[in-house]
Amino acid sequence: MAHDPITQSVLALLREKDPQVAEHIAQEARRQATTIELIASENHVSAAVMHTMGTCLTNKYAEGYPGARYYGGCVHHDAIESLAIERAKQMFGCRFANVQPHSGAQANQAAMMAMMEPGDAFCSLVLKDGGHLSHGMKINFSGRFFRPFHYPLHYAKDHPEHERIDYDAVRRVCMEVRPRMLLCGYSAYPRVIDFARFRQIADECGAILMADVAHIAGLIVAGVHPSPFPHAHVVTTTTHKTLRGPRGGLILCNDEEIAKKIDKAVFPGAQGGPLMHVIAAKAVAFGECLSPGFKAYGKQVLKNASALASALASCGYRCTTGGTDNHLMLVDLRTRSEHLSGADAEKWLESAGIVCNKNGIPDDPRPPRVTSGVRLGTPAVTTRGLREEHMGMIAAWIDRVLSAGLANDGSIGDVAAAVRREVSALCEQFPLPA
Ligand code: DSN
Repeated sequence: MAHDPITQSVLALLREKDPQVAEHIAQEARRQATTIELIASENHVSAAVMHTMGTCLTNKYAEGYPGARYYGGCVHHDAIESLAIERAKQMFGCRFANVQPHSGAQANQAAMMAMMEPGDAFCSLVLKDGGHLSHGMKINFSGRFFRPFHYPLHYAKDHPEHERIDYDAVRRVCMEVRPRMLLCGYSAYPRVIDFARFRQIADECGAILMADVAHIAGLIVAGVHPSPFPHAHVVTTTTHKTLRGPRGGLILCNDEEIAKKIDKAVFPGAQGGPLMHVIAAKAVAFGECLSPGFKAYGKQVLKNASALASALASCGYRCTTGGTDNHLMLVDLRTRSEHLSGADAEKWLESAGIVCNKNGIPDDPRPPRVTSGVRLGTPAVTTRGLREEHMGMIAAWIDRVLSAGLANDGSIGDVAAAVRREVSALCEQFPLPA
């Protein structure tokens, strides 16, 4: 059963008009309601955000920007997009925002197109160390049309900063390459990013500093992670992770010339018609982010992540870098058993109602479809209302499932079913936002 009345009425309509799709949506609603979501990049939006996306705004073409559209009939769309822009600027304390990118990768594409020429060099962290595919993966636009050079982490096990960004090496690589752009911000990095240090390096080598804060944007808005402003020239983010909005992207900056280039790079450079129903939902989500409750949410996300990392450590699991400062942790499963892979852990945990993703750990000897780690995050469980005391329960369930898998060569039917019942009972006590 769906958790909110509007989804229920949509399902009632679809059961008549398209029972096949209705059935899949109903099952997905049930899956989300009864499982624990630990994927660090996912969240549960409010009913207000969710249903704004299902409005008549989807019917409209609005190519262009507020006050300068290529279609008639955009008066309400102008007002909505302007509201989203104003709220985005207020959230990050910056002067310019483009709310049209359809996704984080498209925000990155537009930002790179705005700030670089094809063939220009940029420096970033490689995907396997915690970066992102749009940060220079060979088959991605960022690796095909630009020249990525990657800076390292501290890989030496005995280094006190093991698996953290090696800022001296970032400087070294940048001074050697002299990139057009220096890119920071990551998808699987559990520590605070020193934006001021990155800006120093960027200034020294003559690069533009871009920060992709997709993962930590909500933490920045909540004031529990330092802001990339005033250090970064360009900031990109998704809107659906810690910002708890609809799936989409956002680009921010403080410089009028850069803002003009970004607007051109988004439309007509990379995209056509904006998704106005999603932009309206962004405005609603940004309004929620600006409410006083959001700061408390951000603080609790961090407390929960720290509690989960500690509880896992007491079960014998090492988190990379020794823990976390933010909403996520990378669990090195080899410290529990050499035979435990991320792929197995993801599969076994899902069968017990705990959803996460396999993830390479720095210097991982296993390939990306197998991996030696899982990435866990607390944004979604915190939205549900879970607190530190529940993180111990989750760690114990994780250990019970993985231990059973190891002991029984992956045959964990009974244990998975038992844990799933307990998980479901906890989820029932903490329903999704309605
Ligand atoms: N795929 C996202 C993540 O899971 O981190 C990044 O775009």
